[in-house]
Amino acid sequence: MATVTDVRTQERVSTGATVWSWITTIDHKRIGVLYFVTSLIYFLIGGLEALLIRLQLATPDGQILDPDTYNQLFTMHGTAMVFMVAMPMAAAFFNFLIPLMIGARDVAFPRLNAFSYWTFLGGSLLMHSSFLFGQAPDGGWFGYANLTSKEYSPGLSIDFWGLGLLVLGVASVAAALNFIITIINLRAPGMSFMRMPVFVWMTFVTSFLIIFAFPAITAALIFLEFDRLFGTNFYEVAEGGDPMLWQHLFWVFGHPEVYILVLPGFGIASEILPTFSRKPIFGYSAMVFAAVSIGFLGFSVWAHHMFTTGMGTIADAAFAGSTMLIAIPTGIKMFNWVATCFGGRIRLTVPMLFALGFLTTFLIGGLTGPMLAAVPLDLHFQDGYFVVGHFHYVLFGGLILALMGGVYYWFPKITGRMMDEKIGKIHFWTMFLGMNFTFFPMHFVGLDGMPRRVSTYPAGMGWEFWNMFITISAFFIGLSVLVFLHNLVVSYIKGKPAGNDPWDARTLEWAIPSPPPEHNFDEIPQITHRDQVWYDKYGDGHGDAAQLSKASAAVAEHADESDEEHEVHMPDPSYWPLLVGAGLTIAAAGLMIHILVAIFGVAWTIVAVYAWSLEPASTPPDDEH
Ligand code: HEM
Ligand SMILES: [Cu+2]
Repeated sequence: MATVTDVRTQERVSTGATVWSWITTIDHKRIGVLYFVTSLIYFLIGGLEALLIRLQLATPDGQILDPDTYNQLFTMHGTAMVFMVAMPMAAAFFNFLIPLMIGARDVAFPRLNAFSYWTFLGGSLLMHSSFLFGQAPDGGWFGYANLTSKEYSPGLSIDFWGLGLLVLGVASVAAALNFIITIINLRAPGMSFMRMPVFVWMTFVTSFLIIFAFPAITAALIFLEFDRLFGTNFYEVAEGGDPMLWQHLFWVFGHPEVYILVLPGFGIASEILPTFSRKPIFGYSAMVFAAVSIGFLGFSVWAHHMFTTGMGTIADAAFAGSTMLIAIPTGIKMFNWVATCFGGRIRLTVPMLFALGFLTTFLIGGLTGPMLAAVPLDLHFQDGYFVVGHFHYVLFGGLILALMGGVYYWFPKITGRMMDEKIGKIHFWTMFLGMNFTFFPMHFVGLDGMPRRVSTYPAGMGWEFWNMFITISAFFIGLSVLVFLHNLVVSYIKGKPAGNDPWDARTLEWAIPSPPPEHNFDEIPQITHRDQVWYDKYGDGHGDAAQLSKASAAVAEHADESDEEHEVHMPDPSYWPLLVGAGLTIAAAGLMIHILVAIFGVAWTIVAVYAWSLEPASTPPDDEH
């Protein structure tokens, strides 16, 4: 096999450690790190907002926040956790891992990838800058019309929200297209679709959900901003508009969005569980089929968020039924994860603990889902704390715990160092117990009638004990996050060196050094099996001798070729993606400042796109630098 040293790479400037090298980077691994660090910062901000909300609710008639601030905090908490934590943190994993897992040197469009990151950063900063003007969005994360109309929300708060989300949507759709094309076109020879790691499949399905779901919210937001900025009447009842239009458009996006959030968690768990059970994933094709059918069904259930709007019994029954159907593919996945562990040689490492934590909490969140889909029950649960308990089980349990497991699992690959297992176990147990103690009792107060999005409750409702309990537990989660940060820093500085394959794992990224060289693979690998790296290490336990000899022949053939020195040619760094993202952000901000600023932003964007398209992909091969 070729070694790293005998392959000369055209060094991209982005291999340095300077700020400039990060600004101009188009390396998928670095972009992954940028996504991770940014979303981690938003996780801390969103977490602090949650703690403030909980401080206010710790006692009846709380005095810590006034109602307006309370509205801003839950709106920004929800919006940031969905769009600036969950999605980009999943994108961090997509970015770092997809090319490595499919045996590619980068994504299909590395510059478009950089553009996605910078546009995401621009949109998220735009929305958060509202705090500087004391006008943070306050209409809730699903921003119902007509709360968001000029009449009921004068000022700019809703514009920060709507325009910020529009910019974020551009970033998401560009990234999703990039991953779809990468997965279709850049798989290593031999990696058929049914040999892809499950994580790659989940990324693939998630990306399709993004490109089909985001147009709905984009249209909804454009209508909203037209109503607010130019006086149109899409949602104005008095003028013949219809606020229900917003609800339909929002939830046609919003329900697939919850699968956009949770499928990456499924993908991560599906990589961790087999590795630490020492068994291939149980029922691979059922796993893939279930995810694809969840993706399709996810588009047919949106109005289960609207049972209380009076749609009529037929519509209610149809949407309740389609929602319950989703329990079938979800159940298949649960069954397969459990069956993967069953009879395996389980290693209870920190990533495995988080994956098992994911399984149990997601199960609980999954069970309260059908309860909410039962119309007569939902009529009582709607807008109450039972719902808050339900979706935090899904989001915190299904996604955050899985992402944490993913960090522990791939940190060695990303940094070349192991994370500390002992601190990791403290992190796991404080976070796992903290989240259960926080979110489980929310079901009790919810069943007892406590409403959500209301900043106070009177004494004597019987909610005092559990609210205090929930708040204390929420601070326990806060503590666990500090333990996590501590572990990240300590392990980054002085963690044990990881080596290529510290977990004895299965997928391609573990066959190359940690951290991977800039060009990832010296030789694009030949794929003959699922779990290729296990196969290379241990052969096929089922005596598939013909395949075995073919694989070793392929390896030998490559060894011959690699005797001669050759170049891996990588595209050059570029600052145009950042400038295009900045132009879009300025255009959006301009709509709040002055129309001329908006026009300036659009002009800037057009010029930057033009310059980008003229820039050669890389310097000619003979031009050494
Ligand atoms: C750090 C632990 C967390 C705590 C203590 C927490 C707490 C809360 C509370 C108390 C509310 C309800 C506010 C109200 O109804 O008045 C809320 C709303 C919400 N949370 Fe969290 N949360 C946490 C993490 C998360 C995560 C990780 C996500 C998503 C990935 C998330 C997504 C949401 C959403 C979407 C809302 C709805 C906002 C709205 O009603 O508009 N939260 N959270
Ligand atoms: Cu839904």
